[in-house]
Amino acid sequence: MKTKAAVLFDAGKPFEILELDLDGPGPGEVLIKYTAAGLCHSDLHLIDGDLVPRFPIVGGHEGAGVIEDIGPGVTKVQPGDHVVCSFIPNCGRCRYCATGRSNLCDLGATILDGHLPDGSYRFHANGTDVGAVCMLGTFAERATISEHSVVKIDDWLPLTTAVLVGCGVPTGWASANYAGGVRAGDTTVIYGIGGIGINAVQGAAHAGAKNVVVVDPVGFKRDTALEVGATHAFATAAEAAAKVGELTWGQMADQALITVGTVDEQVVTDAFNVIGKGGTVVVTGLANPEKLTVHVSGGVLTLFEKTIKGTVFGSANPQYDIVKLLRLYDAGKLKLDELVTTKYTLDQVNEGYQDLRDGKNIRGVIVHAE
Ligand code: CXF
Ligand code: ZN
Repeated sequence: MKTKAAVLFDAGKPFEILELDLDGPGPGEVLIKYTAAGLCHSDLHLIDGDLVPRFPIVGGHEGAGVIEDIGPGVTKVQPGDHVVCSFIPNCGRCRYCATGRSNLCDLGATILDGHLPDGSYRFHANGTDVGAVCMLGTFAERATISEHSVVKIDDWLPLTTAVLVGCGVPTGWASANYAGGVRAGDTTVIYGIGGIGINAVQGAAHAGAKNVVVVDPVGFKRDTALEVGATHAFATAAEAAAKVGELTWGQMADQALITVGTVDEQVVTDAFNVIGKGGTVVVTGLANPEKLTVHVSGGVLTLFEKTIKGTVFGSANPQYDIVKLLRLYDAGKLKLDELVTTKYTLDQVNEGYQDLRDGKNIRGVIVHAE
């Protein structure tokens, strides 16, 4: 069959909208019609050359849609099921899945190669194999993906909202609740209010943090953070650090969550300095893996018993937490609709990413054609 898709051919080049050939599902695979796709900052890292995928590759790793067909042996879902995609496949069998850490599933090792778990591709352009970001390629109207990449959700939920729970929402919410271990009464500082940071705010507030202090240079992002649970918002790290000193009588923060689009040495240093004894810095945002971004005093790390930890997906469990977060939304305890700044068509994908670069979007969402 044919499908329209937004394809990256090289770093530094915009998405090209093309008609691709798409193979139907083989064993363990499903055909999905994507309803919506989120514009996560990570796809910009591919354009900017910070992360290097195998090109050409269909963009998009936040997706929700409806299963149209299943391949042999698939029992997890059936045609008609509504699903949210997990940007990390979870096989359920590897050491990490088997020990409850499916955000580290071994199948995740090749998500930038863009092939399916069996090593082959389902998208093709004039005979050339085209990969799919995170084995998903949600910037396509349809895709053939692994059953390990889907999570069935309740079919009354709006897919154009549920799509956010494929990456940004759990990554942020869980960076506070799981990776950061925020507890009632804590003081939590969050650097960067985008699709992930805004949910770190909701997560920290949900956990009962007394002070949820955000840092972002963009005024409307600070205002949005204050609407979803932040208690204080500052344009600079220095202003935030001064306030945290006051709020905690000098003890400083319990957690600093780094959710900026591109992590650098400055933000890691700011975060390390804003936490107090026993505090934790969580590095959720990405940077070019070749770049060294953590330069802190080992003496302070030891004597103040500080922790610096990285996290993928906030250390959440896709199969469990995607459903859980949607149920929190359904119960009115998690804001999702308010997080979508702008909706785009697939043809407008480059415009959507320009808006993200320009600081105009908390989260942009592509709504695919019917
Ligand atoms: C990223 C991780 C690296 C590949 C693209 C997706 N995760 C979330 O945004
Ligand atoms: Zn993402």
